[in-house]
Amino acid sequence: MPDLPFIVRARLFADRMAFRLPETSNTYEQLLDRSAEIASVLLGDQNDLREARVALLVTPGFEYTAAQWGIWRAGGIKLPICLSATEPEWEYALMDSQVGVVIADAANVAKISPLCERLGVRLMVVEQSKGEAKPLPDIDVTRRAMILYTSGTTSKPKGVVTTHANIQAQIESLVTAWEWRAEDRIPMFLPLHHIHGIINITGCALWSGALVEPFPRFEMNAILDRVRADAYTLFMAVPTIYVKLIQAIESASESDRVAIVAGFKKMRLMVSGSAALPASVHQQWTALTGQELLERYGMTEIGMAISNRYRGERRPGAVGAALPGVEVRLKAENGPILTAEDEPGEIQVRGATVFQAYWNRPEATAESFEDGWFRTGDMAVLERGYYRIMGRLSVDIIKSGGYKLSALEIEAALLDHPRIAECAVIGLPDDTWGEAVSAAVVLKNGTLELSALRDWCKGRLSVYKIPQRLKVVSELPRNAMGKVTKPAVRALF
Ligand code: MCA
Ligand code: AMP
Repeated sequence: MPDLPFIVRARLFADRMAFRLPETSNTYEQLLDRSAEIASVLLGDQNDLREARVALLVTPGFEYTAAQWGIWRAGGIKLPICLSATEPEWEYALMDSQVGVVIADAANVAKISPLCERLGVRLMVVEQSKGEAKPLPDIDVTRRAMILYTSGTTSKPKGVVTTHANIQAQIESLVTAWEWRAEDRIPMFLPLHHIHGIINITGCALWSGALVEPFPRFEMNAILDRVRADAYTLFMAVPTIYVKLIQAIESASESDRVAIVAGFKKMRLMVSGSAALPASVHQQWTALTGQELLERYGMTEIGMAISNRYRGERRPGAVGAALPGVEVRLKAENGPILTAEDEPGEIQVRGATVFQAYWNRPEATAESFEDGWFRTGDMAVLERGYYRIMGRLSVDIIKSGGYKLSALEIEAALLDHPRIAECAVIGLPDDTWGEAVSAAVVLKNGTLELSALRDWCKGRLSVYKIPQRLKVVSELPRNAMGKVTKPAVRALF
């Protein structure tokens, strides 16, 4: 059996640069060699990991991707975990997916080693994983490759399982639509436990022989320095980042502004996604830089599904048409499949890009499909050939800075607070974050300030899940059944 397709592709680009940092760079050949070495260390005296789960807690960059490829080449399933998550969040993901090994880098190993010790999970420090490369197993593309945890309408996140074939289909669709090429250069500053960073940026770049410049996080000044130096041909980010960039450019001195804008202007493509890009931000960005942002729509379970055109219209406020290899339909609630334009319905998706299952949750998996189509839970309308997203079916899903959050998960955490008797969490519109996590609470006694609540939440919830707004009320609005009515909670703020 031949090697996995991404390995075959990487060999075509062996001498090209895959990763570049200010002081170091790494070729595709080095990525191939290093990943073979890590695979050998992972395997030890086994000949195939047989879909064992391996968690990855490594800063974005060469070693992260070498470890990812190493897991895959050894036959394992990669579970990337959030660098800034709390110990209870890590514990949940490791236990739920029954992880056998955690690969961490030197910068992160101390944070997770007590947990690994407590759970009896093997901990590998990536920089120390050296040794002779040995023969690697043959891996079929129908095997499972990755689990990503995603929040939804259940209080605990679910593991989204994709196969090698799913990942390849997700990448090939974007490489075709956006005309990725080996000469492309792209910065990577998004977290690598979600597909925006894993598939759209790193996956597509390495499939194409292109160059990635990794940043540990969104370091605006360092990134803008590189933009001014014409380091990039492509740029992909969430709407919050474009809002922050507009603020930075507008407050820069005249000469800095001219240099930064010139860098953005020269890029061949700039993409926005993961959350709604307000038409006003789209228009502001064009006015400032001359670049028309290309907005696209996707989801962890399906990769990217809908996109504005690379060559053709990029309509502010719309997400475009179905991507190559992806079938999209709209379905009216409890009603027919929509065939005409201008009628709102749920986006449903089918194709090779769609995930295999939720990890260990056959019922949730079955419920999320209808006649073989994945039900996204997002509402849209088709207008003059392009879809426009109208919102979500569930009020319990919040998008903040591109992260999908579950109101129920946050409520469950807040109810552990000694003073909180009842609570309701919603997302309120916010110019920077898209939606801001907001909590209405009924107290058992005393008072509660937002700053004290935020401090208490640290260590329990990832920072981006912590409420940004707080309202203390004497009772929560409820319907006749006693269920909290979230639209009425909105009115409390
Ligand atoms: C950081 N903070 C946040 C968020 N991020 N608060 C709410 N929501 C957030 N998303 C907190 C920080 O911890 C800090 O808290 C304060 O806000 C200000 O931090 P700042 O440094 O200004 O922010 P940042 O660290 O620069 O982060 C902003 C960010 C980041 C770069 C937009 O949130 C980010 O990387 N988001 C992208 C997530 C992503 O890749 N999503 C794609 C998922 P304090 O002041 O208390 O310290 S994949 C997906 O959605 C689908 C598939 C798709 O279509 O792509
Ligand atoms: P995630 O679960 O993090 O993969 O987030 C997927 C969700 O992000 C989708 O179900 C949408 O609600 C939202 N989303 C992604 N891209 C867009 C977009 N361009 N416009 C509006 N919502 C989006």
